[in-house]
Amino acid sequence: MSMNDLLTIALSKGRIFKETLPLLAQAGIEPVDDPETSRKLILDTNQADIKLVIIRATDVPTYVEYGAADVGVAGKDVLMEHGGNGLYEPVDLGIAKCRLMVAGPENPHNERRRLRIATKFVNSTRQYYADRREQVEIIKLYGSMELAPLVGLADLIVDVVDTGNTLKANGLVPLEHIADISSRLVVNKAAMKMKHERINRLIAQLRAACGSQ
Ligand code: PRT
Ligand code: MG
Repeated sequence: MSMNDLLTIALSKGRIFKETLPLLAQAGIEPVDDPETSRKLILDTNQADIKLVIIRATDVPTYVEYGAADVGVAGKDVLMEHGGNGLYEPVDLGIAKCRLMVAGPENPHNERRRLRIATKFVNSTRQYYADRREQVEIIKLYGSMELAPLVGLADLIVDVVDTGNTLKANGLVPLEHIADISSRLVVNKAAMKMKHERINRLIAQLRAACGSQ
């Protein structure tokens, strides 16, 4: 089997893996190992020509853009933050849905001149406030954004929200809706040409599986 026949799919552990699995199964693709228990980063599937690579959610667009994986599944939040047009995004899988939101205390009191926003979505946040002609100070964090307003690090946060329970548990409320988020199939541009038959089949199967066509 040549490299051209091999299809590599990049996935992150956790909710994306769990929610992509049934869609892949409907496309006839089933991993041999469970990434939650296996330490392997490259998983074989029941199809000899398809491998899964298990990476951090935020790394999926990078692997696919550089062709280290032919295709991948990534949240729209991660894709917006990654930016550029180095990837095709042919299928909205309709999974791992949430909303990108501004959140904070119910009655934010801010004596600073500019609002301070803590987030891991620095680019999306900058774009959002630039569109509104609002000058804000953005602080980059890598997780637990909800803590920032509680300890006075920031006035507000920008994060993805699903049930809102995490905000609520920390005395925060959703304030402004930035974007609806779901996960997308992304495809490397060169692979789309070189492996078009195999990838188009996968696209058609995944569209059918998620009911988008
Ligand atoms: O966790 P890790 O640091 O490895 O990376 P990650 O957080 O980027 O990955 P992961 O697996 O947590 O999320 C992958 C993708 O799932 C994200 O890029 C989103 O597109 C999507 N998604 C859907 C979510 C949520 N729902 C979600 N609720 N991602 C994160 N959350 C967080 C939320 O920010 C909150 O802290 O989960 C927590 C619970 O949410 P609530 O609102 O239900 O309480
Ligand atoms: Mg997470």
